[in-house]
Amino acid sequence: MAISNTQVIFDNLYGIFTYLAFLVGIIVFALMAYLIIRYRAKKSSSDPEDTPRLGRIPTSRGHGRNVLVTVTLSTFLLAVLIITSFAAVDTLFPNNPPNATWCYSIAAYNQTQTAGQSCPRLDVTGHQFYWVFTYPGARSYTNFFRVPVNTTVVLDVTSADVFHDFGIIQFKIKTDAIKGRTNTIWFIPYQTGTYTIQCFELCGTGHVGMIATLAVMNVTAFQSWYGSAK
Ligand SMILES: [Cu+2]
Repeated sequence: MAISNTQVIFDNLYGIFTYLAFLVGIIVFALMAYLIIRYRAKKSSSDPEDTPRLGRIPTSRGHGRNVLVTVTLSTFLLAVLIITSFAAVDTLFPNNPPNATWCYSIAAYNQTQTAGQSCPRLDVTGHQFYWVFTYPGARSYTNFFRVPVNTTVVLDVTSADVFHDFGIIQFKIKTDAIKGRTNTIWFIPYQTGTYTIQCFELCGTGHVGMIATLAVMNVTAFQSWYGSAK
């Protein structure tokens, strides 16, 4: 079951890589089995004329066509992998997410926000060894934040000290948190629930405990929480 748009994108990418690997594997092993049987040594077998021999320069075997086929197929496979990977990255890492109109329900973040405007952003700051999440209006929470479901959520990630790396495990996204620099990631959560945030850059002795929680809530529950918790 899909839990976020990013999870869908990366699962699809993973699927394409896996299916292609299986396809290539099946062809390679089937061909190998066939050739092992077809050209197995028999009593009557003798070495082919172009068998390499010590002290003799090997003659050309005339396998230009095989090389051409190999290079063509490899190029095709690599092209598929490169294009699909770049398409995923292109979708996920623009500075402004597409379909900003999906931000309508995020109006709860900001009373002046209306449908069609660009999404408000949350600031995420890594510290040794905790995460701080800041909503518009400088309201901030440590190691915990909430967002409404089915809404584009844009995070501007940075660090207050050393290098960290902000990742939401189940959504399959992460980005570096670096002091003096802002890296933007965004996602659309499809299901309510709690999700685990973790630091993915060894940042000191407390790195392993640098865990936070994201709660995805339905829109009305989020709005009443956001409206009441000041
Ligand atoms: Cu860290």
